[in-house]
Amino acid sequence: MDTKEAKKAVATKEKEVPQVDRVLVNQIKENVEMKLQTLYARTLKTASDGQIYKAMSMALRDRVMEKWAYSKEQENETNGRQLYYLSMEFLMGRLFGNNLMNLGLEAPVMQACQELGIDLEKVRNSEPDAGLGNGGLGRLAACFLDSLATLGMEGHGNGIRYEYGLFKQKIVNGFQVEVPDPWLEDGNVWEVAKPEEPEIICFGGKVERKIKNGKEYVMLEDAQCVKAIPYDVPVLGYDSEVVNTLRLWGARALKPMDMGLFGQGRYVDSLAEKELAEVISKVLYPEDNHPEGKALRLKQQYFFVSASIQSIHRKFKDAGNNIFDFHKKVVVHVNDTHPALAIPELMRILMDKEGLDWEDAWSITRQTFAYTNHTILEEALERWPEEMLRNLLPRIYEIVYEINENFCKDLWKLHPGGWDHIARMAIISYGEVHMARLCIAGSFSVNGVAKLHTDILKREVFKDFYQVEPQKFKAITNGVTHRRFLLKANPKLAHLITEHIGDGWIKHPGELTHFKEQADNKDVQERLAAIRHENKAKLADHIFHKYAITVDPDSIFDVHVKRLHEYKRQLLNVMHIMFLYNKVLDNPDFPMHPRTFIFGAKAAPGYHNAKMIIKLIHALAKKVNNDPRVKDKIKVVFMENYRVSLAERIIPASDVSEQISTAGKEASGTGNMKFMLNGALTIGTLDGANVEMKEAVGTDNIYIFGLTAEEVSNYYQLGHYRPYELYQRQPELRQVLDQLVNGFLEEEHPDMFQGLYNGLLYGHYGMADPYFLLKDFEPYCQAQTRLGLEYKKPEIWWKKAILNISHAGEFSSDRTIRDYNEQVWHLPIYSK
Ligand code: B1N
Repeated sequence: MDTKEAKKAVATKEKEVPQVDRVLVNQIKENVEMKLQTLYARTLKTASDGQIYKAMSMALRDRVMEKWAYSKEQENETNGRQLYYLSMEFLMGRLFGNNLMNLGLEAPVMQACQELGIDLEKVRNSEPDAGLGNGGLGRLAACFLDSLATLGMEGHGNGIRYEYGLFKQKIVNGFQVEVPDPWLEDGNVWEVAKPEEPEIICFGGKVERKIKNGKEYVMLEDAQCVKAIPYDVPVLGYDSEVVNTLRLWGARALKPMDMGLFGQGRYVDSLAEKELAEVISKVLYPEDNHPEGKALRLKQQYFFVSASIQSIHRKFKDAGNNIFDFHKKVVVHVNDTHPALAIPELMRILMDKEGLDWEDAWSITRQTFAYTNHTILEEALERWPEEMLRNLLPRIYEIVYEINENFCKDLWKLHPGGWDHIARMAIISYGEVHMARLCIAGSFSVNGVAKLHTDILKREVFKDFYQVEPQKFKAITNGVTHRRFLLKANPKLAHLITEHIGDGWIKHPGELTHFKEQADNKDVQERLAAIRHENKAKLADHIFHKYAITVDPDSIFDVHVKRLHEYKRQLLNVMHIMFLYNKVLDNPDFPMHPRTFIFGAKAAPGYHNAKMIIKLIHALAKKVNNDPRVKDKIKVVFMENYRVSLAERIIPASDVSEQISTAGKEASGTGNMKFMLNGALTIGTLDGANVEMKEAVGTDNIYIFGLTAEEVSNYYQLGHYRPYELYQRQPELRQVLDQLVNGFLEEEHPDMFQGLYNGLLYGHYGMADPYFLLKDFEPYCQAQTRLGLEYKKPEIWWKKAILNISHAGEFSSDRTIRDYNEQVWHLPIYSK
């Protein structure tokens, strides 16, 4: 069997592998047994699932390392332009299965496992998720790494090696309880520590200037310094020779302990410095779209950007390059403003280490950085107290101060006397440092993550900046890796697609459009329905075993999975379920196709309303699932601990994708794309990338409802939204809202959801129902009714599903990365 055929077998993931490479299968078997012996002194008979996972991963790792070595050698020899993607979050999920797929080893490994009696599924599930991110922003970074390597671009990630990833969610009595995620506890097969390549990061101290040989030198005195140790993770692409590096930095003390104190018998004190240093990379902040202004977070940010920029600079110099070519060889992308301090950090290195003057340093810096904005939510735009920056990072503060002075001087020339205007744009304003403004000033490119989002940036959030430098602003719509979320997560569907259009779509997702020709093909429709049904039955099984809830795979699986945030409106979904429930209670023959509503969402630990919505979903689930009057027409399931690996299980089993954020609030969304790829139909607002999904697939193939972003914006500006009037006028809406507080859901604690109720009708501070749930309630229920009717007509439903899959190629991160490369990065492409 030649390699092309072997790849095809992997792509289609045939159950009975016809003829795999015998030699390879034998080799794999031997490797795995050998690893078990040498690592654990175990045989297959005596090893645990976890040990088998490790042994198999180590065997796979050997092959990865070899490829990585050659790729690095190539990289050094070519000395080509490189991208460094700086992000506080890389939500990688599991790596074993993905690496297997990328190396084209899935089929022979499956065969080997079968022959050895290993349950491959169990092995895969033994791997902990690398949960080093909160949600969309972190997962986007992971998808980008996949596409960069697959497309043959040298683009590396830089981030933090958090010892604890995003908390694990447990549900106790309907409430979220956070449990730590010590994902490194059993070691991490996929990382290579490089303690011999540390960078030194300094905090605090005083800036001193010294003259030596007539030249001024800037030094930090009495600073507290820590070591940053790189942990490198290889990033493979699918069928690609380029292996990139995800470099995660861990914090260590300069000295393991203070021997002076130790000698005095003060053993605990002697370790204080170590503890203080290591806390920096201890834990990921669990706030999505709502940063907490804690000093430790600022420390984390500077820690990893300083380490990254220093090591990028070091590598650049080691290759013998001229510093004036820095921006030609290096492009640094900042994933939102969290790595913004990389900008003054590069200035610091260029001036204090390379001896460049301000103008040259600034010119190089501005040509090196590109910035993506991911949110327009006011509370998520980062600002740091000027004092905090000055105390923690005195030299960086000086540089930011100077950047601001120059920036404001230039603005003054454009707007002489425009004090207010300049204060609105200044990087340091009223005692705060505005990180987005720093990023715009210090970058050659600024982009939004969907068309609508970019329009809002240009028209509202960054309007003043857009007027000054319109050419900097770009719209680059997000994407997701269709290899992880379709090929790997839904192998049967992938097989069906490949049968009809060949396997070119795996590397060229645009080719998915050819699948359109099958939209009316009855046989394809039926097979798609059968695959979905099988995926749903599997999920139903999982739900039964985990939660003892019986759900019917013939019901509509209506799925709402994402972080819990008021703007994402999980509460609107709940209100619709209550509306349906009331309908059925009123009329036992109410015509509706049975539905299973599935939720998955983590709330930030300090986000009270979000946590109450989780409790509400559980209260509703308890009530509905145990009410014989609904006769299995409605089921509500909350799936605990939503994360990448659970998404891979749920999405292929979904009929309906809930994307119902208040228009204008969700910058892009990426879950929406994962569902579309798998043929779920979207019910959603004209928000984020939903707008472009609608354009791609056509209005008839997506259920759009509700206010537009413009209407929302008008309501905010004019202040004439009156939710209470809607409550008075719409009896069905009123009933649902009243049920939140009349003991209908929580007999014992009827006031449990009073806060949510008050927020919708009266507002806590400021306006009532700021996310327009009441306004969109009726149109949402109507769209749901339309959807329900269409589900009953299989030839219509499955045609729509096929059309969704066919148009999903545009939402692959391969397309996104090509766009970034053409518009921003300009990296060479090394294809096979
Ligand atoms: O970034 C995703 C988008 O698809 C989502 O619409 C957007 O909400 C998400 C502070 C964030 N924006 N901002 C964050 C995360 C963590 C944090 O500490 C902000 N996440 C998004 C990808 O573009």
